[in-house]
Amino acid sequence: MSRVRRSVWSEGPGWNETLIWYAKAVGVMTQRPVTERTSWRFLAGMHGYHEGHWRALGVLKPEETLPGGTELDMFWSKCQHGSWYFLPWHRGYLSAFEQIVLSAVVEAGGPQDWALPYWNYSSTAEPNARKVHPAFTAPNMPDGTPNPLYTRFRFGNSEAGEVILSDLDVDLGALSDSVYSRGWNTAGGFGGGGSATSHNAGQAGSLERTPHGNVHTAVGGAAELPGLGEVPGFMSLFETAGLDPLFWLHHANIDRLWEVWLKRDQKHRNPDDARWLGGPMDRPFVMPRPDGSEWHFASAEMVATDAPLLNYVYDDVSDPLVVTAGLTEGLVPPAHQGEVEAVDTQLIGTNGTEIRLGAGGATTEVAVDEQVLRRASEQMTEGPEAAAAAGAFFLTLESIRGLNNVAIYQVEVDYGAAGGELPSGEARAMILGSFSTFGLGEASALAEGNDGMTLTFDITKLVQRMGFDTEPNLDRLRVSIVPRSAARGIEPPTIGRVNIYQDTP
Ligand SMILES: [Cu+2]
Repeated sequence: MSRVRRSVWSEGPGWNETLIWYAKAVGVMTQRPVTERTSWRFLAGMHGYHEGHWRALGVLKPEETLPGGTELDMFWSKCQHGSWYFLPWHRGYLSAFEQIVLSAVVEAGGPQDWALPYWNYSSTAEPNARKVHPAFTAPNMPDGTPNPLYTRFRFGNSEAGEVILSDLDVDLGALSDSVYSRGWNTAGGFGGGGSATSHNAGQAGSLERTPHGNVHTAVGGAAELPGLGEVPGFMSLFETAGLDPLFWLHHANIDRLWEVWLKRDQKHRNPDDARWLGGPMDRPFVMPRPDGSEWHFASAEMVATDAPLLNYVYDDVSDPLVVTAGLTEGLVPPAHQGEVEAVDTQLIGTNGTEIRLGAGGATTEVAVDEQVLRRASEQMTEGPEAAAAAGAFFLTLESIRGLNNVAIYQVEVDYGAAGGELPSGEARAMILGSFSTFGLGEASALAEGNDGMTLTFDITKLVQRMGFDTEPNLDRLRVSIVPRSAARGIEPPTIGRVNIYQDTP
């Protein structure tokens, strides 16, 4: 029988057995030397590390040294982001972590079937869903001893230092993406663009963008600390994220959403590309086992959670998206968001210039191929087959660069500068979603030849609205990037290009 991962809120706001044993195991693991493969800090370093930063925050004591060169090279700073390996790498990482925690739990006399809980912040059934579970914010355990699940480097995104997750931060629009990957070196799709290997490249999938990135930033935040200046919270940086015990519950939920996506639609499939299945291409992923030995694996070994190697299932992988009939929905054939396969991708619009996200964000005009938009939007009113032939439309924010890793922005788009409404009553403006700059510093490191971060938003629904508009203005789109929470005093990010693409079958 596979072990069952359950929602952290499933037994209410108090301490429960799962959390008490998690805390005890974390307590044991944090006492282990950083050089030990099963220690708390060794496991965190596998995601990322920065020696100076770790020392400044007291994660490393002055007398402690990091693991040796070969050990560091084999295991540390290996997290996969901005890539189609984001999901399989993190699944293996979580599983290695879970098995090491389980082993510590069992050694201390705990249950043999202990499994990592997950934080389902998007739940509409659980009233506390968006709050950090109190077991992670209480400085002490029920018996009065210090709580290993608590950290002071979790600053939140409000002035009061609380974690406030908005509708946009926990939006599950990613589950509507019909393809795992839109192509090689192409951002978007549910799981990210094809790449050889990627610690910090920029072809993020929609799940990695939201809720993944948003929750990292909203939980971690940043704060001014005496003698240290502006310090990002643990969850705000690749280099410290794994040090926060809450990180693992966040990623368990992201891992669960991968299962939800596969299950909610028969057409949703993992890549069958040998480069994904057998990847990464340069060398296999490697994780430590509870006995300290090495475990090598490829993505193909990560597709079934109940396989003996992983041995877990989720208590709930039901479809959380309620189908709501929008105002035009009754009129429009069901052209689902991004429902296009075997794609041919054409650039049909660009703003042609770099933009800088100042304190108020930025607005830019994107010139688009009016003929293409007109034809496609009309096709989308003609019936399912014509709509499918029209394809899907994407807006991309390309080569985003900067040092600010803790900002969250909302992306809005409108067409038809005259304003007004469609005959259906819907607006010509649309909020496409949001993104956080989690990982931006890493993706912008010029020395490593990175091209910044690229993010993709599906605008097929907006194009569909144009088809029902009696007076559409289709030669340009106005795109606004509006800050929702931004780190203070850090140079604003830049966006290299805002482009519009059409994917056709
Ligand atoms: Cu993450």
